[in-house]
Amino acid sequence: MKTAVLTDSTAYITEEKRKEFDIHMVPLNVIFGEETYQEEIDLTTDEFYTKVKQAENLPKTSQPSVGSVMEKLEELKKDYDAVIAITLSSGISGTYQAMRSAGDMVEGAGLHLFDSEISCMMQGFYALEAARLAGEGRDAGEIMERLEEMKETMSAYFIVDDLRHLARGGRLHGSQAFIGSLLQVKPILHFVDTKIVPFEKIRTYKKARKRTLELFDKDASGGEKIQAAVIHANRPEEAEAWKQEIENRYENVTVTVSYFGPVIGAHLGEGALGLGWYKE
Ligand code: MYR
Repeated sequence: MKTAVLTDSTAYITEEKRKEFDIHMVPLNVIFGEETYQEEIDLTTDEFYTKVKQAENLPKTSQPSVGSVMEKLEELKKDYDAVIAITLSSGISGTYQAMRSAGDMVEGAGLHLFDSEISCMMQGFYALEAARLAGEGRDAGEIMERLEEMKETMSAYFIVDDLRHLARGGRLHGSQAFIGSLLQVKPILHFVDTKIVPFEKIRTYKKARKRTLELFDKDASGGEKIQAAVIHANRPEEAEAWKQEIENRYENVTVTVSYFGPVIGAHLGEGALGLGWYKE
C-alpha cells in the first residue's frame, strides 16, 4: 500500500525537506488589500515581514479552497492508494473542513484526515513522522495510530509581542473583558480543545520566557527523548538563544528552530516566540 502524506502550508516544512521526505502541501492564503498570495509558493516569510511593515492595513488570511484541495487529491490519487492529511487545528481555521469536503468529493482518494489541534512545526512533526512511516511501507491505519499516540505528549506554549493581532483576528478564545485585561501584559498562550486560550497572565517577556522554559523542564528533566521546536516571528537570534539554552541543559532533547510564516504571522504579529515538543 502506497500512502501519501499531505499537510497544509502552516506546518512550515521547508520545500527542501518536503522534497526529501515526499511530503505534499496545500497552501493557505494571505490577503493584502486586493492582492492574494499563496504562502510558501508566491510569498516567502521574509517578504511577508517586509510587506507587513509597509502595509497600511494588516493582512487577512484564508483557508485553501475546496477546489484546490480536490485538485491535489486528484493528483495524488494517480500515484498513491491512500492519503494521510494533517491540518492545523480545526478550532482556528476552516482548513480541516475544506479537506474533509474535498475528500468526500474525490472518489477513491482514500483520505485519512488528522486534526493536529495545533499548528506550525508541531504540525510539521506529525507530518515528518507520518512520512517516515509511509516510507517504511506502513499502512494508513498504523500511521494514524502513531499520530494519535504522539498527540498524548504534544505541547506548545507561545508568547506574542502584541496581543491585539490575535484578538482582532478572533482567534483568541475567551470573553471580551478577559481578552481586554490581557492586552497590556505578555500572557503565555496555548491550545486547549483545538482553540487558543491564555495559559497564564505574565507581565514581562523575560518572565514569560522563564516560565515557558520551566513548563518545558517538567517534561525534559525526566530524561526521555524529546523533539522540540523553537518558533519565531522574525526573531532568529532570540530563537537561537532559546535553542542554545535548551541544548546546553538537556542531552535528551533535539531542538529545531522554525518560523511563524505569513499566515500564522498575520495573526501573531512580528516578535512572537513559541516552544513546542513531544516525547519520541
Ligand atoms: C485561516 O484563515 O484559515 C488561517 C487562520 C490561522 C489562525 C492562526 C492563529 C494563531 C496560531 C498560533 C499557533 C502557534 C503554535 C505554537
